[in-house]
Amino acid sequence: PKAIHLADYRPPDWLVEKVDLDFALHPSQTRVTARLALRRNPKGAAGAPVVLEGDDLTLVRLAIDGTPLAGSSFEATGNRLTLAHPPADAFLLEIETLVDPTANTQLMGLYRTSGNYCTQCEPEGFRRITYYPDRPDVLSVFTTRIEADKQEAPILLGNGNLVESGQVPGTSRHYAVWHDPWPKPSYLFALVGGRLAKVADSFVTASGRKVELGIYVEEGKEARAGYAMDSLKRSMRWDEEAFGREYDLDVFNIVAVSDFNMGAMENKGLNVFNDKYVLASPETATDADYSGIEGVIAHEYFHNWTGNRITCRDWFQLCLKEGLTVFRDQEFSSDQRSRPVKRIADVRMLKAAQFTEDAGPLAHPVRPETYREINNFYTATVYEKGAEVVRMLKTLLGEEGFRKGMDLYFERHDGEAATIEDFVSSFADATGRDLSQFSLWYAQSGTPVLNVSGTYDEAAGTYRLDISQSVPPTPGQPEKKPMVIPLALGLVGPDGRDQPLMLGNTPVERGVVEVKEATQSFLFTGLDARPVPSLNRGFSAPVNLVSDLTEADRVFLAAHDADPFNRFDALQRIALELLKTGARTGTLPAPDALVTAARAILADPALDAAFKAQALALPGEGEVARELAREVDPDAVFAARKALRVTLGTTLAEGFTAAYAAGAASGAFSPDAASAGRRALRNLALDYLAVTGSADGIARAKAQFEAADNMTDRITALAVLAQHDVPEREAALDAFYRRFERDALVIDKWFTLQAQIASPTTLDRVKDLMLHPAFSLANPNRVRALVGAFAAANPTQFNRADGEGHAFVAEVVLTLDSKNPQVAARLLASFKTFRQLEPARRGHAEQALRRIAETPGLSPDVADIATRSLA
Ligand code: HT7
Ligand code: ZN
Repeated sequence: PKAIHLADYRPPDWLVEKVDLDFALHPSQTRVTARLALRRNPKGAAGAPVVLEGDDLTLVRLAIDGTPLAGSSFEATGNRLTLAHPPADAFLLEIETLVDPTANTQLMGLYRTSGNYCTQCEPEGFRRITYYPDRPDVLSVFTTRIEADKQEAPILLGNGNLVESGQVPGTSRHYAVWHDPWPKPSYLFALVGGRLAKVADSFVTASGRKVELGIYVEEGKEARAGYAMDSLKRSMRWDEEAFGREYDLDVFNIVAVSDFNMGAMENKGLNVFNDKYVLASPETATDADYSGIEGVIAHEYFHNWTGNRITCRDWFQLCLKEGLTVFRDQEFSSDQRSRPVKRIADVRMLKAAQFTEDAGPLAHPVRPETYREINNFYTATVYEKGAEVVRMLKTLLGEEGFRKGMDLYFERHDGEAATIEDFVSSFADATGRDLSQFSLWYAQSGTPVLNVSGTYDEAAGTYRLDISQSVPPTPGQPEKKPMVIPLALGLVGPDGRDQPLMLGNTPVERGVVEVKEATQSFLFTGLDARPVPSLNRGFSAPVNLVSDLTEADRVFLAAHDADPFNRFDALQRIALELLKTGARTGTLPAPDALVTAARAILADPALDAAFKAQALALPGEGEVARELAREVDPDAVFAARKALRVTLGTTLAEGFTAAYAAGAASGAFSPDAASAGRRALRNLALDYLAVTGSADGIARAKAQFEAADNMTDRITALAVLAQHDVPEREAALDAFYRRFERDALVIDKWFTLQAQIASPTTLDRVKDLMLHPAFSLANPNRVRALVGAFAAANPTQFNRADGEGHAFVAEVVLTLDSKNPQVAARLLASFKTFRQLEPARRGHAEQALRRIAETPGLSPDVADIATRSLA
């Protein structure tokens, strides 16, 4: 595919004033009539033809202002419709196309899921429905008439408000007309038709308008939509309180479907969700599922303002809506739950996904400047690093400055398709700050490295921090400029309390210094004892910090730091250093410091259970590999981590036994944060107590598995058993399957758990499971649960020394590519860490990638990932 460059952006030549769509739903021949009121754009090229995008379309009929067009006056292929000589300024173009929703296995455009009709149009799916200027800067007012057989599709949903519905006289068909008054780009279009059950509620906005809320699920699953509905109402209230944003239609509908390429989609007034992010009950959903539902419901709802009311000018600006909306959903969850624990979880995920991406061949800026396949840019960098950039803006500007900037952004750009420049200018203008250097965060890829060392001058009572920053080279960006790094910090005195933070005579505002130069020093004054610096508090900047802190300093911070994130981080860093040495040398250094720090955290009555669970969970194998950066042997990483888990499990057995007992449930299940935290610590303790595979540990896990009254406890016990080659493992896996065999989302957990077993027999197990009746390559959740989990969460087996893991995943990618290129490309992206590997494994991965790259007829999605991975 051809590269598209941000620098080549031109305004559209034609605009669509309004569009009327008419769908006659049919399983294989859905007739779509689109009436586009086209008008020349004064900002477009004079005399330009009308060029509309299509994708695999069958054109039936074309008319201009009611007159059918002869074949000689237009040019139509499946992928483009051109009117070389359109009427001068404005006209009505009528287009009739035929689409086959049943044959649509890509799940983009109009497709079927469990017999129902639904659509997915972001980023370029609308062109699979009709010819259209399918770009986000063409905003139009949509009216949609949907007609279907009433038996087949009793429910008909569209964007906006329902304006009319009824029976088609003399037929078994009925129809509904939906009108969306808010101009929107085509990627926000949606319709749903089918047999669905509705869970209804309502919400009264701050200004007193009543909004009808509906969550549509497959019949029989209504009881599982309660938490999603509750999350929706809390999100709506929160956006009013935190950002002053009210909902703007009479209805807000969510539809849960079981075949979906991503998590969910923010179509105006009609969100479509992967049912994984809607359906929950204590028996079937884990605490992680509950928090995932809360976060994704909030995320899609928040898009109503950041994405829909203000959309993106072009897809290079994707982070404008995604980074900002992730930031907003993170803030929402922090307010609903524990802020420090949420921050720790987010940073864990940022490092695992985004830092890894930034360190490999697929690294790209938060706002890329070129792409070949936009579907491949819905990445951790655009989403998670994009959110970090917004968070840094807030850290730099303070609460008030940030809110002023957001208010100005909404005021200036409501109803527009905006850019990152528009966003940043709103903050610069609202606060008077020069944010030009800050904007590098959008343009430069790679994770900055911050080197920090400190010097205490006892006589002067000063402490000097010497800081240098650099950004490693990344694809297409060999040289980097220094960035603005908001470094939140504290100077912790010997008594464990923060010392004053003064630069000369001036207190450091909000405890944040701004690092802007390649090398820079800060001289802190008024210190009567050598402090231990607590750096990058709350992970104020997404950087790799290298400091001269000693292991003893870290034990001290783990016990005393006023910043909970850095207490967590200090412990993690001690563990990471041990694991790195262990993996490199085959021998774990003495872990005494870690044991001391971990014991103190475990016993600290002031800390909540959720925090303890996060702090005491060792860094993952992926994080150790990323820190090692080169010549990684995943078996050595696994062995070091296992050895350290055994050490902690045995030396802290008493503490973990007490934590396990103290965490026993009392009363009915509740998904609230405190209860979830209690379960998290108890289940971590279960894991540590069983890590050696002792009879006691296995028996405890088996007992918990059998007695559990909720999915978190049951699946964790099963995961503990699954790590050990004991008879209890297969018995429990079988029992689990029999209990939940009718519940696809739960069976996904069963697939995942088996795909993650760090055993040489796992590859054969996964291959067998692909033949299991519950598995289907057509369903993205199944693929992700089994093959995705194997590739992304089983480093020792995916990267098997004989190359069979790589070869297997490559084979699945190739098979899947002809059905669903988006999901195939995401699976292929699991190879992004292959350059870290030791030469033999690296060679196998490269061979698998080459085999893919050389296969004829690849989708643009897979071809793009393969090419960039090998570059
Ligand atoms: N804005 C959406 C991104 C998206 C998507 C969703 C479903 C299927 C395919 C998709 N491609 C892109 C989801 C979001 O970030 O909110
Ligand atoms: Zn989003």
